[in-house]
Amino acid sequence: MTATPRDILALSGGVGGAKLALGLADVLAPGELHVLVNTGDDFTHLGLQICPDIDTLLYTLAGRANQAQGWGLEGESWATMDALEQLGGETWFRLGDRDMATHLWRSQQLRAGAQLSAVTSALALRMGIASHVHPMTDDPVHTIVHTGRGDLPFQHYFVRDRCEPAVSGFSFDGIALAQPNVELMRRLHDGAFRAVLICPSNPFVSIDPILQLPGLAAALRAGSAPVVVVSPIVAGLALKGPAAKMMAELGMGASALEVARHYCEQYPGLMDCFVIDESDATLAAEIGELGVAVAVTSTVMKSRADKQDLARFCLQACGSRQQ
Ligand code: FO1
Repeated sequence: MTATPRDILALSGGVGGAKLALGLADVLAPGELHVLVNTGDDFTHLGLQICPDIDTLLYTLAGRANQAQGWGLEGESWATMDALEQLGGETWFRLGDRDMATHLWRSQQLRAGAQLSAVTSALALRMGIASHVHPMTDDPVHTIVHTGRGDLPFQHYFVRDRCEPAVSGFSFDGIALAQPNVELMRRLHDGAFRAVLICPSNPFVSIDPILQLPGLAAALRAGSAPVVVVSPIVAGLALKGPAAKMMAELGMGASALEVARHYCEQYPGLMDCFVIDESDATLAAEIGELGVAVAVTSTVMKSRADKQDLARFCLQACGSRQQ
């Protein structure tokens, strides 16, 4: 058991989670932040191993993310995609020229036998990132979206079909046999974390794949670090991505209350505190009836200062674990 744990663990998908992670990295001491990242979106494309959420975290923490586009690198060029198009190749999933280097290098390392966690740490080091970025597992897990048009691999649903098909559920191929990130599990068992934050990422396709890894939710429950969840739904809308649309299609109604209910029902006893936006303050009492503390603040992260403010607020909201 670590004497006085200082480190913070954040569970994250792509853009929304990366914003809070950047705020946390800014307000914590170098090396105190560990981010456990969804890999259910990963796939092999054009012979390359693509890890979209890991790369969003790496590029964001390195200050190199293309914020307007929401993925990839800033200042990107597209000569390879243009040339591929001329050859009649597949261009529905666009890999920028500079981003391509990440996929080439990662794929080469994996083919040579390296684990995804080691390759990710090496990428973070080479990008000058002091925080620790961990893939949720080194084993293959693939998110499948069940839709009115059949079962779709995640990137076919998300990018190729632009999230248009109505969803009826999700599954995570390979998850039953996947081992959660070994180093992270060791740190959890050693009591290394002062608090665990679940970022404002999509609960169904970004956070559920992480929490459903065998033994992970149990390890979080068993620890003394409080678990704080930030709602990805603000005033009935997802700030980014299809979370609100998915909730409507699943018959839940899109609201912060339903997100809280999802976490309480799927992972009883896991969440200690739920952070909602000021615009949802009227939901606080009903969320509190689920048996969690509720903290209200501005959760919309537009500027760097917004990200830092939300990070500080979440760290204060953590307090100590409710019993
Ligand atoms: N998202 C898109 O909407 N269109 C793309 O062509 C696209 C390419 C892409 C390439 C590399 C990468 O790391 C991410 C990319 N994304 C693209 C984003 C990605 O599909 C999603 O952000 C995540 O999977 C959802 O979190």
